[in-house]
Amino acid sequence: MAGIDYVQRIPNNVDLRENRRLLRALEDWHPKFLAWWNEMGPEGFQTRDVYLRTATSVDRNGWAHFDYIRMPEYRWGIFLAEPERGRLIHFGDHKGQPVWQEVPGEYRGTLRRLIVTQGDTEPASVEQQRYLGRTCPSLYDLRNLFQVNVEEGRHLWAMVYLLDAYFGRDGREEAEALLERRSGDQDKPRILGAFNEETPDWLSFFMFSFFTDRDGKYQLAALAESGFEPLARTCRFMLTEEAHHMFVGETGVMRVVQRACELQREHGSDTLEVVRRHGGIDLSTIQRYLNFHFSVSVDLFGSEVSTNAANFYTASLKGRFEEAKKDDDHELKGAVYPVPAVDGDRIVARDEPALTALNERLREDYIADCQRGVNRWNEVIRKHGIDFELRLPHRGFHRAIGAFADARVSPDGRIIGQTEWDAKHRQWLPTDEDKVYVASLMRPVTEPGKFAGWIAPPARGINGHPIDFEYVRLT
Ligand code: BYC
Repeated sequence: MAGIDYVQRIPNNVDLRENRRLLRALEDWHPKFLAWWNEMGPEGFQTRDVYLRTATSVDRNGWAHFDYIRMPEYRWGIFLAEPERGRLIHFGDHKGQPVWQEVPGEYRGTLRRLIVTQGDTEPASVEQQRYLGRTCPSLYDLRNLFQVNVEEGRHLWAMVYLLDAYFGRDGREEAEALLERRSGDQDKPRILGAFNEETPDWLSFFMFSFFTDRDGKYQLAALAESGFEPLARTCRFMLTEEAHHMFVGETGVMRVVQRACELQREHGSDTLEVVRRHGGIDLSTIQRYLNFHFSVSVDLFGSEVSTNAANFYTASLKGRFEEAKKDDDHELKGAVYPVPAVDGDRIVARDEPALTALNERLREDYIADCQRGVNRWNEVIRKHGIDFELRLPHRGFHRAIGAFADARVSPDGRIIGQTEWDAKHRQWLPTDEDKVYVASLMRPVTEPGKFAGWIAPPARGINGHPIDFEYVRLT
């Protein structure tokens, strides 16, 4: 890698030219990142020109620069949102003090852990989506997948920047470890559950981008409140990119729903099986995928009652979603908050100290946001005159973390016994048969403007281009 001008190569607004120590750390890390990208990044398309958006600065014009580029040559930049002058910490024990420009010694370990947990998800998702290019439903979708992948790569850079710039040798070791763990690996798995699941097909990818990337939105929004200013500004800028990932997920699922509805109408039948016979994905299969991805994503918020969450907040390191808009004392010391809990065969709401209930509170904001997207999918079904409603399962359904981890909960929110679970879980979660069927549909469609039969075309193309634009050049 000798001879690369990294100051030029890494678009940044962190004054890389002046910060020789950071520059050296990044120069050392970059070849390792590229080795990881080539080994674990999108398989089979590394030499192709892809029509991608690159952030070259944080202002209005710079953050969305579109051009053809080969992915390994993508300019993974380091950007922090513009600082707000005179910003004060606005929650927790340090409320009212100026924000920190350096890591406070007493919170070093906690802050590093938060940054590493966030950072770990980024390469994990790229690993999970590694083989999807082979079975793309169109060039438009292929390009969107790669856009998401390079931006997750950039989000990894964003966390590595924080580790390298503010955590010295420990930070550099953590930055290397981020490239060593592997999604789904028995011995060195990724840190959080959902990031060790497979994303074997495009329906899973769209669900992941809708549900799991949305966890990213809420976690980043909570970290964007941080008293540690470099983290807050980094997360604020990441949120601008996250919006596109959720768009890919929401419109992706919507187009699969639309195709299912069209097939059902076209073939004049009210049975869902007819959709499969004609090569679509029926609404009940979509519901099972939804149940799975929602449940692993709500797990990402951690336990309902968490002293970690209380500590993050009290230390002014991680706030609530839209902290500034909340009308309370932003310290929450004596306050309580109702949290769901299992009481025998019932689910009850139990008042807990508001500080330990913060994970649940963030999960609630997240669930309300998911519901808005599901409503938009249902609108498509309604417009086709079909009597079917997609539903978010109860938050206790199929949980591995927290109060519901040891309970069996039905999608409609009843505590059930193992017998009922055994009898019905095949109606609630994707079955092997569903997975085999969905996999059988995954055949690549790479002619510009053409789409696989199980998904409707999008309403419009990217950056003003038509749908049949050559978003990825395969020849
Ligand atoms: N899987 O008190 P608890 C994104 C661990 S996504 C495995 O319940 P806490 C993206 C927890 O780590 C956003 N382990 O929870 C999306 C803890 O372990 P330690 C990612 C889990 O600590 C798509 C123990 O259980 N960002 O950006 O209050 C594509 C007890 O924890 C899980 C963040 O997560 C789980 N699901 O909260 C690309 C933000 N849940 O420490 C990117 C940073 C909990 O005792 N992370 N555990 O060994 C955090 O704020 C917190 O770590 C969590 C957990 C919210 C994740």
